[in-house]
Amino acid sequence: MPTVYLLDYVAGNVRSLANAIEKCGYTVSWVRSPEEVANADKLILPGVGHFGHCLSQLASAGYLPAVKAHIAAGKPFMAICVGIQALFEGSVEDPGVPGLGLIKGNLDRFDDKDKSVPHIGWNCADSRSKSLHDLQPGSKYYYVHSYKYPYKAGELEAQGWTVATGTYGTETFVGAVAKDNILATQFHPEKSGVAGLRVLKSFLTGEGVKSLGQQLSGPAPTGGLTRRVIACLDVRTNDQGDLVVTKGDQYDVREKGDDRGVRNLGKPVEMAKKYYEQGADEVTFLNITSFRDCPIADLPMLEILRRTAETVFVPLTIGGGIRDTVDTDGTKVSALEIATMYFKSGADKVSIGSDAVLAAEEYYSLGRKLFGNTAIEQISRAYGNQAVVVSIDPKRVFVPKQDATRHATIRTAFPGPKGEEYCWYACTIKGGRETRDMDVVELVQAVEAMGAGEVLLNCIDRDGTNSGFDLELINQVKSSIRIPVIASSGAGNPAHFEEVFQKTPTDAALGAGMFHRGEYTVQQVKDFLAEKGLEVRQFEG
Ligand code: 1PR
Repeated sequence: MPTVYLLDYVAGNVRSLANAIEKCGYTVSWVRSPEEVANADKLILPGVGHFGHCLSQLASAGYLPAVKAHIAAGKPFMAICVGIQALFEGSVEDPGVPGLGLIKGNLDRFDDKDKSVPHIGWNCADSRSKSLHDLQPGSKYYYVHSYKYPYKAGELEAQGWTVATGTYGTETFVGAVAKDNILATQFHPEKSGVAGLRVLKSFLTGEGVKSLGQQLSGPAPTGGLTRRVIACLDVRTNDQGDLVVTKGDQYDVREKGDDRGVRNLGKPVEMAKKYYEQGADEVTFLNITSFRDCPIADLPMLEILRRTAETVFVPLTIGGGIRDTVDTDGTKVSALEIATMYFKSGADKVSIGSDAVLAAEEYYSLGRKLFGNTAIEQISRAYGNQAVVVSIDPKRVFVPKQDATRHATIRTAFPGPKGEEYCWYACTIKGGRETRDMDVVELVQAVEAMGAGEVLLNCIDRDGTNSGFDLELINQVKSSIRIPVIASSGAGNPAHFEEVFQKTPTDAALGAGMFHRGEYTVQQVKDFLAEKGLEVRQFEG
């Protein structure tokens, strides 16, 4: 098999890129020193972390002259995500750090006044009727970034680049560029399903260079960011010791009969693949018994991730047990080290639950000061904030009056058992077993300040009820923060997804039980949303 060289300049979540390259029929060879760059024919620069981190790592390890020489020699070179950003002169993200300067211009940040930032999800890459490495007008590609180069018609073209763009809100940004031997994408081709694999293959075979910039006929892409539909798998060991996908009612995952066995809805790897093929935009695994002791090195979830990442080319999130831990042999393992194990096994994001609540309590008790030592801060510093999701398990608490508590209340259309017209949402830890004196607004504002990139908003009252999402909760949380929110808990049919997208500004919606029990497929949800005029990505086989 032909070889492609991947620059291994910083520990990162590049397992999925290697898997995607292998899927295209190439072998991956890691470049671990600047001297090895000279041996590389085709070289890929994966983007990890943020602009300054990426460039300072490249500079301090002595890679910059070698990479520039590779490009100047006309050898194939591809850069992904922060990799495309590195080609510019600089970024407001880290103003003191110079980029490679191959493209004139500086990056700025998306405006978060009218939309969530980071920009996460499936958007187009409109190559403006020019051929650009098999980008196709009907396809969507997976983006996750806060900084971007704003597109100005003709500007980069005048520097000889063929350019593809995406549109987020009112902002049009550069989604991909190519010139001669160089291809760079802001989106992640390795996470963009078959559409992304086509782009990778075009680069690897060199086919794309032959037609680069040629005029194409046919329709231009329409629309921008699609509505994200996520399939979630709660995973735990059953009483026979097998890891199974389970699903509770209000977090109780045991059967209602006398034996009270753990509900077994299937095998995690197979089910993840099934949802990928139904068009799930992301797959989330939650290890729901992680608070019990388990030796870290052989975390069975690592194996599940490794196997899933071989066949599922959309983003994978893993949650459960991301916290500083002492292994059964007494070894201390930090949350960052655990996250690193997950990223190396193919995860794109980690999701933090209980530990986020405890960190937020400390944040407030220290007068809203950050010391850089929480799991959220450490992981987002190393891998970028888009890699850190905070999973919240709130429960409704009814109160008779708006000011009956210090917590952030809402007036509810669903009064409590004693006719209470107000409620607030209390955060819980340990899978809902322990309720804390913290409301969801306090929690999400604290974790946003710490650098979390996204919130996975469950709701214990709605979980497993099939009665629809808690719109009041979602609206309260969305109005408190700027980072994206994934609505979760209560989905029972496709109309619930339409409802949450129409009646709240949620950025994504997640379903579990209705998919696991085979009542509806992800495809049916997306078809329904499309019928109602909401934009979705369709699976490309
Ligand atoms: O606290 O960092 O170790 O993380 C533990 C993680 O496990 C948290 O993300 C927590 O939400 C999750 N978890 C713990 N116990 C349970 C349980 O069910 N007993 N599951 C649990 C959470 C919620 C969603 C579910 C949606 C949609 N499950 O994952 O998939 O509610 O369900 P539906 O569409 O069927 O209504 P830590």
